Amino acid sequence: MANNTNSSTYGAENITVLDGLEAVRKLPGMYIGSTSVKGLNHLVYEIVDNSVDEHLAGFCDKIHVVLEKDGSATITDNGRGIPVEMHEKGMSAERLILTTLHAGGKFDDTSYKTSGGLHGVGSSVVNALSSHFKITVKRNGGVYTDEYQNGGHPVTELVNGLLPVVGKTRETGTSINFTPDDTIFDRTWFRAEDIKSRLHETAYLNPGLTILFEDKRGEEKESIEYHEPDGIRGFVKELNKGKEAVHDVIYFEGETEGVQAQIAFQYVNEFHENVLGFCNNIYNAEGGTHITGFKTIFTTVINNYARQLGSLKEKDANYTGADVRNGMTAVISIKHPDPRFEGQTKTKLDNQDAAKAISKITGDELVHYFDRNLETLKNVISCAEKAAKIRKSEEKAKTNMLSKQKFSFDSNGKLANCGSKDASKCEIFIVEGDSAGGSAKTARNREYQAILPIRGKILNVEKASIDKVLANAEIKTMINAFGCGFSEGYGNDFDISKLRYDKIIIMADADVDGAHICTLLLTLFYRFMPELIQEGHVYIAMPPLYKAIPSKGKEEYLYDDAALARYRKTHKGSFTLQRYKGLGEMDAEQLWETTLDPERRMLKLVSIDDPMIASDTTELLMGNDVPPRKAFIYSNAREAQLDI
Ligand code: 0RA
Repeated sequence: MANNTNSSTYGAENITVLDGLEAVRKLPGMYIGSTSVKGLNHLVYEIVDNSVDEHLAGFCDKIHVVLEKDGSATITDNGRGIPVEMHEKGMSAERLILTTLHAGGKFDDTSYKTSGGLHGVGSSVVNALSSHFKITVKRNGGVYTDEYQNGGHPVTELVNGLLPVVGKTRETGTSINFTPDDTIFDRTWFRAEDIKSRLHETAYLNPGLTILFEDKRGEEKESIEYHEPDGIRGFVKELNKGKEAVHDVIYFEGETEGVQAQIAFQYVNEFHENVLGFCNNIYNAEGGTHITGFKTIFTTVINNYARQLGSLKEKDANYTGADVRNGMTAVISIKHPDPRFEGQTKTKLDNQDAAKAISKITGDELVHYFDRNLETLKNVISCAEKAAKIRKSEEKAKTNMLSKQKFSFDSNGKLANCGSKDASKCEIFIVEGDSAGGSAKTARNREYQAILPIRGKILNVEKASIDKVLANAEIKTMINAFGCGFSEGYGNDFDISKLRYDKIIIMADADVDGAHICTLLLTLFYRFMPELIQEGHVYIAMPPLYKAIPSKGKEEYLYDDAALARYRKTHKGSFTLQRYKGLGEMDAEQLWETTLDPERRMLKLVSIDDPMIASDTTELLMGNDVPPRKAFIYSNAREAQLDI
């Protein structure tokens, strides 16, 4: 502390002051969340937020943020300038603001208080975590500077407790340049992308503000201006960019009992909701009272209309909140004079009056709007109808599943299970066709090999609704047999640790139909039990294509063309070649020798990027019933091998 003797009233004060900043340096996470790049970026936000507060107070319309070449950041605004006058505590107010921790947000002087909290509060935290910090204030016709180093230790000597004047100006404003302390942060490279999106968000929330961002660090200098005169309307539009909008953005605002609210929303044709809440310009990741207030009243209003319009009948239950918000994008921004937060990260708004205010404003405005815009109302209700339909069919499917599970372990009696309960040794063969299935049941090792014959093509899960999928006998049998349940979009009921078989082996003919069956099965697994594939439990059996019967000596199975070519070389025409068209042609013994016997069979492990389950398979399955292109290629290859 170089200068605690400079001012008569400053010494003792300064010691406790630096104690406060020292606390920030000891536990930075408490003040800025972390010392990762997130916390680092937070330093910029702290300073910017102060300038935004000055904007909210009505005195600033430009903020300039620069990431400097030397790794520091400069934030400049054209507000009134942080007061440099003598504070009642005996020194420049600026010095006090920048060296005092305003714990709990209490600062004696009410003039420092704005809707955003306390003016300049976060700047002392930034000072504490900077190796160098310089502030320039233009105010009262003068330019003042003050400098700190090593976490808030003042460098500038005060004169009778006041900052020296270094120049003259007619302008007003505050400029802060700081260099994050590299002994505190893991890395001191600001992440421009995050900062830009936060600044853009701030511009949406403050339509009168222009924010200029510059990144001077790289080869390619970057400079962007954020100015969003449409405010949160534009924000919602941006969030919905590229999506099919159901109606124009709806916007309203109001104030009740000192709580101001701005609300914008728009439905798009998607099964998704995105409702964002802000309080005093700060994003509330955990939501809170403003969000719940909005949601509750919205659900009530839409259900009332839905009954009036006959979308809901007398006997129908109400649409759920999630139904009503299906497809909704909304931004709710409130200004509260005394915000309180709860939750894990203190980002959940807790003020009950916020819920009341939002509810009142939203309720009134929605009715006002929808009474005059029936078409939009109908479109919104039809989004809820769609969601409710899907929800009900899923609920039905799940109850069916649960209630039938006990009785339907093998609903069509076809599964021939194995004796062992040791999953690591067990295998299940899913066999195309009853005849091959019959032979496989005879041939198998009953202790470790289970056989499930399936007749023809299974259901295409990409084209069927979830209740149809789960009502399908073959799919049900598979899900029950595997023992791990299934997962789909909503919630995950799949538990791979319950899998009853180490290997799930698809055994289909080496032709187009076989390839299609294979694809349908893989699509089912991929959609509802992807872990089976991810963890390497799914295989495709590769039965031989030929049997070579020599005039003398032993018969041999040939699994592919290469094997045939090799055989030809050694057996110069003195053999008959039998071509297998399908598994059904093999008797039990042949099937054992070629496809079931772990010692001799060929298996192909299916991986998640297998062409047969690649995304285009899905698209092709969606569009038509012919086997997908890749499956075609695969089966044609097998056919080509047959075509000698
Ligand atoms: C306290 C009081 C006044 C302004 C400010 C702080 C202020 C703080 C920051 C931080 C960044 N930019 C800022 N601009 C202003 C009001 C002083 C008055 O009454 O003139």
